[in-house]
Amino acid sequence: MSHPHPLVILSGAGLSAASGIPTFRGEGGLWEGHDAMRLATPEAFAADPDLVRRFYDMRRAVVEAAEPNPGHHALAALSGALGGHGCTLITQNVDGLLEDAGAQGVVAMHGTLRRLRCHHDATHPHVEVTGPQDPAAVCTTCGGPLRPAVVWFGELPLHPDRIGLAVQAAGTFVAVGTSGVVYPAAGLARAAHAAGAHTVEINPDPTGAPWFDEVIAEPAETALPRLVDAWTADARS
Ligand code: BV8
Repeated sequence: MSHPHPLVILSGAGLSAASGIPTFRGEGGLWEGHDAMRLATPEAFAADPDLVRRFYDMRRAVVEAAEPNPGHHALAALSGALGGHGCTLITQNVDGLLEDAGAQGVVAMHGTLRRLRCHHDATHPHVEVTGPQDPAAVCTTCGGPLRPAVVWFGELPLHPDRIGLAVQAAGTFVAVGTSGVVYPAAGLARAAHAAGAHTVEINPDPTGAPWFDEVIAEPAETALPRLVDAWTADARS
């Protein structure tokens, strides 16, 4: 099956599953009896900022103990070989493992739990964080409370223009490791298909969405190294 360039790769939690990061709708969906989805909201932060801070401290600890897996390394090699025009890596994940693998120019549409941002104004300088967040730390610009620099439910995803342009121009759009539940991310494959891209789903438990031309029912960590070899061979020839 040919995969015309440019390539756009949208990744979800399944890309990081082999690194030991629980997926959202798998066993990791609950924490201390709370529905993780309800904790990833401005309302939860307003109601109990300490609970939400501890939730992200726990997730950050899991991420800091994790290593990129062959799926992350394959995508890093792809972005290195094809460059920004030949390949756009869009991720819903907030774990930073693609960057750890050396991927350049990752479009992290749901932000990152490795930085904190001012809760009042996202344009105030963000703060790198490793380990638990200091509950006493405040925004250096306005003194407001700090929160993880992630996009919560009900908040607008980041980089909409860059994502829109990449999706419209895609020769091949690949969705890897995502259940296709969360919008607007879940609408990107359909938009790419409508714009004429060849669309591919990589997921051991395929979603069955009708807008995928090709389905590879395989884990990311085995499918991506094989596919990236083929995609970069094209570039080498
Ligand atoms: C917005 C950061 C508007 C935080 C995340 C009703 C219908 C439709 C939409 C909505 C609705 N009600 C509300 C909405 C909107 C809402 C939404 O989509 N809700 C869903 C739940 C219905 N969306 C939003 O709120 C978005 N914003 O709409 O704003 C707006 C308009 C005006 C003004 C203001 C706002 C914001 C969404 C962003 C939320 N933040 N993350 C954090 O992480 O704590 S989303 C979160 O879910 C993660 O980022 C995660 O990546 C993402 C999606 O999940 P997946 O990545 O797909 O992971 P999941 O566990 O679901 O699936 C894993 C898959 O991997 C599975 O399919 C599995 O089979 C597969 N897998 C497992 N192992 C492997 C594998 N695949 C490959 N290899 C393996 N080894």
